[in-house]
Amino acid sequence: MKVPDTFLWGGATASFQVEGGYQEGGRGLSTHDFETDGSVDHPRRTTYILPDGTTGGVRSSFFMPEDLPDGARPYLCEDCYYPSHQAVDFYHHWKEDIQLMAGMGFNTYRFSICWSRIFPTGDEETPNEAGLKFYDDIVRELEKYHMEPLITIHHDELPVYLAETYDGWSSRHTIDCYIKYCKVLFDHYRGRCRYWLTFNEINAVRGFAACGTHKCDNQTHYQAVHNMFLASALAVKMGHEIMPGSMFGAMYASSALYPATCRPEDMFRHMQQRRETTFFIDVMARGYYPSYSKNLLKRRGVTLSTEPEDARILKEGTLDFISFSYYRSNTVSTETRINVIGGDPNPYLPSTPWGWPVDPLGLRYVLNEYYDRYQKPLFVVENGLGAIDKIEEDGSIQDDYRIQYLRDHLREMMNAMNEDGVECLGYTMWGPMDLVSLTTGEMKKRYGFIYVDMDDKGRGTLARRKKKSYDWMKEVIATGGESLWK
Ligand code: BGP
Repeated sequence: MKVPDTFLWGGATASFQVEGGYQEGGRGLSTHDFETDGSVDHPRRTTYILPDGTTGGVRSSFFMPEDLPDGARPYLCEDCYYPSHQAVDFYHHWKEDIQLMAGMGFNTYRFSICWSRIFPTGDEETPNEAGLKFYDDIVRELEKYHMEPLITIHHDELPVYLAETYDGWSSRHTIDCYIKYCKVLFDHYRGRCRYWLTFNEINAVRGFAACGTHKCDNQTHYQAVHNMFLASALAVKMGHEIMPGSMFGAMYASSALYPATCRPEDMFRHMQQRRETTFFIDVMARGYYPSYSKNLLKRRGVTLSTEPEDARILKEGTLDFISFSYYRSNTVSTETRINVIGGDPNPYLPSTPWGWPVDPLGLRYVLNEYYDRYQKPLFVVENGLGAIDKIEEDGSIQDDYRIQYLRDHLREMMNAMNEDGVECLGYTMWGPMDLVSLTTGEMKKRYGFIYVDMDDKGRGTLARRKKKSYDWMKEVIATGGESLWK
């Protein structure tokens, strides 16, 4: 069993989880800059200040039900540690990191552009040249190694000025700013970058990035979502015009979802829960709101404010491919309170140290489900195992658990392609070099093929070293996946 020669193999990162250099090169502040470190026992927090001067922090709004209070503004507290400010210093290590990725045989690298590097507040008329240059250097380096850039335009972070001044995506003004930002990127990178993702995990963007200083209640949140749909559709249309042959996707936080029992009520609940994810893909892939969305929005007390041209915009900017992250599956019953990726434990599955169920067959399930539903090419743009790695006395890192996780998932991806006929463009493993965790802000939750010497408080030399999985993945790529069956 092999993948086609055109298959894209690579790794994926997000700017705030790798770059650091948060005040370098004229970069403006971005909404993720306000998230502290955390751990499983002491979750990551977003720090804020209220109009009366009270300061505080809420559990990082991503994946968490806890919302920021109304009127809360982003606030940097002096005693807090903010991991994204240095991250793993890709801002100064990009050459070395790209060389290491190329060494594994990657032919693509998915990275996100930090909007506030290009437009520090989001509202300027002209872009920040130093920001463009930073990504120019990266694209040039990728060209050198024949690696295709796969660019995420918006990885759930917003210039903080847009969050504070316009309440983020709840305002249509943010759409205009996004389109101006996209136009600069498309004009600049035309002919050099073919694959684009308009949004990362658009079904999970919350907090300052989505609603700004407004409480992210259902009404504000879904209005923000509607505006993101429009922004994506406008970007796709413009991207196709400026860059003929370009391919646009958006990315969805995905898990396989199972009913906890065969009780009809659980099965029905499962269908409703599934629509929490497919709602987003349906609108963006088909170009209109699905029939069930009327009920979904009504149940949440949401009335969308729309303009007459919105329906046309959505129709004209549908996606070329569907991309998604897959880490786990979930089960759901009438009793379950579930958010985007968290649900009830599944007694049939083992879990990672962070409690994420490990379910390789679920990846094959999701690939089939999405392909059946949309009949568009798919792209697995995030998958991987967050684990604690140990450096042996001889300096090696024997991450056999990571190899097993990836082997099992890649086999199921290839089964979906070869046995079930799913068209899959590529696979980018999350975090080719260790990076800061999104949900916990930790460093010890490591994903990489490449170890980065840095701890949860940012201490360490930042030196890179290969883990055992590095050479293993190299062989997988060199054999087009055949070695997975050895
Ligand atoms: C996805 C995000 C990534 C990421 C990954 C793993 O949802 O798109 O940014 O980090 O999850 O999550 P974590 O870092 O919390 O392990």
